[in-house]
Amino acid sequence: MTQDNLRDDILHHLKFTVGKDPGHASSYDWRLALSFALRDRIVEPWFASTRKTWKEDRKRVFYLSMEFLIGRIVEDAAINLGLQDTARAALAELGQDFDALADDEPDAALGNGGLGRLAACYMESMATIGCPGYGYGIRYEHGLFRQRFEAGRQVETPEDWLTQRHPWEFERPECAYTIGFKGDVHEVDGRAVWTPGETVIASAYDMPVVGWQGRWANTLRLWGAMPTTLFDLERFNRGDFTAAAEPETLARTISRVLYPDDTTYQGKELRLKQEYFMASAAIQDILRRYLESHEDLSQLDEHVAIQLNDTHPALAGPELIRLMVDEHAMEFDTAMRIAQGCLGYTNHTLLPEALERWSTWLMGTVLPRHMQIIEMIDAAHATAHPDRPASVAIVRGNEVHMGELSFIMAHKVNGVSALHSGLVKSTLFHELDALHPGRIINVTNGITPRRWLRLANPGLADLISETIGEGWEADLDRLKGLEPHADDAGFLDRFMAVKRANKAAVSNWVSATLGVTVSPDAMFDVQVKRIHEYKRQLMNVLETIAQWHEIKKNPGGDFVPRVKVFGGKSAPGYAVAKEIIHLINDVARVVNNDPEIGDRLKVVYPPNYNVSMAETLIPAADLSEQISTAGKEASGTGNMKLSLNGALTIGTLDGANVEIREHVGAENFFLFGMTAEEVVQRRKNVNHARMAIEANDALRDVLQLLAEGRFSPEQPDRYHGIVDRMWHHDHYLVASDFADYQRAQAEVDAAFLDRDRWARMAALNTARMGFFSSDRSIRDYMRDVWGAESAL
Ligand code: H2P
Repeated sequence: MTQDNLRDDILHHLKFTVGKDPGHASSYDWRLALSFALRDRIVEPWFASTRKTWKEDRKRVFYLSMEFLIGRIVEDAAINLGLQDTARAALAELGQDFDALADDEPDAALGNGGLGRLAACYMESMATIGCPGYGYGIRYEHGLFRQRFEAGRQVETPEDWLTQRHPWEFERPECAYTIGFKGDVHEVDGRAVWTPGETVIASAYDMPVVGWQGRWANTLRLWGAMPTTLFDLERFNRGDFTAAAEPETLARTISRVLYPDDTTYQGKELRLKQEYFMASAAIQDILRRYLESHEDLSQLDEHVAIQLNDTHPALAGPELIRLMVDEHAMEFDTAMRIAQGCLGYTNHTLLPEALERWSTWLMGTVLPRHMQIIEMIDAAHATAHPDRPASVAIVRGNEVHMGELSFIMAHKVNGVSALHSGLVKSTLFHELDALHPGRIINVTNGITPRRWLRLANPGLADLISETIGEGWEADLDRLKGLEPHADDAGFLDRFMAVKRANKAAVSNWVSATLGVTVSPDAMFDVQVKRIHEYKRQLMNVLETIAQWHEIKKNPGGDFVPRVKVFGGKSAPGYAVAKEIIHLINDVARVVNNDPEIGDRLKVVYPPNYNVSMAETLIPAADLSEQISTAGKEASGTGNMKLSLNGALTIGTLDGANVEIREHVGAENFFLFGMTAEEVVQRRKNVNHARMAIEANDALRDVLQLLAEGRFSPEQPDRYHGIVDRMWHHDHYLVASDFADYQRAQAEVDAAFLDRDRWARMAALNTARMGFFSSDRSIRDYMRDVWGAESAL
């Protein structure tokens, strides 16, 4: 692909697809034209991949997820096609700047956090490896809300990525399925017949996902909800326009918003409908495609692997059985066996509030036939395991337990880090594990190095290529080749120069957007993730206050300058998380405006953390805060992104931190805190918080400052709730881990002062993170869960 061709294609699309004259085109128009020109390059490999899969009758993998946090697409596609430089040059000829156009793209924010981003990394890795696969999800008109701060408080506004034209999707109105809700079930000739009371149409929108070097491309198929009848013409003709549009409004509601929380479900009925909508459309599509080249469904599990990304798509199991039994006249037991052969289930959390349960009443009303099938599944399981404890039943206490349903329907169940999978076995599904030994396995999460290193950190990526040669992006274990260079002063200088440049860019951005001046020579100490009590942003901000207090007590002292960077959103209804956000912003205001503090401490919290902000912040981080209460963070993936980009971790033995530490070496990781077992023991002491606070002057002072309203003079009692919870309801053991956290932070300071040592540690982090490529995770799934092979 030459520069001239691409330039001509961009101009062609500007004229004929966007309909603009170059003289009058805006950067939006140019970005669309560029996207269409790049998209053209994906179509050939995309067709070729699909044809090959059909021809060879390959096993296909269907990844069902309510979230795909894909972020921006232009640059990612250009990089994977190897066309970034060509595109840059072609646009320059046209007087346009590639980076500016790429930056102008809205983030496709179809996810909350790690779970949705993982799905996006997995789609990219499947395409890179050549694993024939489809992603299925919902085309939410409004992805995750946009976050603003008003006087330090989080304010949510709707996200509107689809108000612009979305050049990466192909609309497929011909690919549509009817999805039913409610109604009744009757028996006709001994068979169950469900007559839904409501129906909507699921209509497909396809996005090609291209892998590294454009060798393979898969499809991400997102469903939009459409009304079965467009509008009520009779009412319209009578002039009642609003009422006439009602059916349309109701139907579209289903794909209107992403629920901004994965732990508590407001609008329960709507959320349940969304989940079934996606699962049913996906299963109907899978069966339709399969039956185009197979006589019947008896061999389905040999050709189809369906992965449930958490329990959210779990209705895919009962739906598959319903279609096999009710529509294809299969025996229930056979259908059950085939469905199990197809299904795998990934658990992403042990938090009880995040394990979905639906009242039997709601399930029975919204999905009457599925409720029956769920009871049949439960009964069949009880019959097969006559001594099963009542506590593993799917239906119990008037609730349908989606975790048990997913477990029982799947042939493999996996956790997302070694520690987490162990806990899934020993705690969450302890009894089911005894009945089904070997079903629970571990697949440690991973991240795509194309986006999280090559795209996000071009300076480091180029240095790596110069040092160990090209091609590591698709074989991340090759980063090991950097290890010998960790003793080479010249290499370390360049490594740190890249970091310095990334930090300088963030400093400029922070000063332009937040009006806060931060020195690129200070340590950039970064905690970016959803705001949640178990992730303990509170511990970090309390430690920040302690640091501020130290400087105030000793204003002439030497302190290692730090910039505390926070990023993340709270679920709108999560009051405690919102209080923590407010506190961080209040602390930032006081600290950043205190002339006595100067450059020794700054706190920045840019609003609306999302994938593209992560791409900016992560390459600039020196320190990665992974400080969750042990046993609570299933894996984490931000921890991987930061370490890969040469940030050192301060962290607990939680989730994938454990494995990161094993890989990078204990001496290159700042460990602190209780283990998961110690956490369980510690909680048994009802006075754990009081004892810890009383034993730690610094922490007691911090809580006293908060209680006095030092950070909220306009409302001195603003943080009484936080102080009270710290003393009496410290469920996530912030107080108990605080002293050790401070100790580890002091070690971080000492290491940072020794520039050579720090550089070496950071470079070794990058060199030893190969294991955490999502290519490795996908190969694990292909081998251990899907039984699928690469078609390349
Ligand atoms: C969750 C877990 C993370 C995990 C991720 C992907 C739900 O994401 O909590 O520990 O890494 O899934 O498996 P998050 O908290 O980032 O929204």
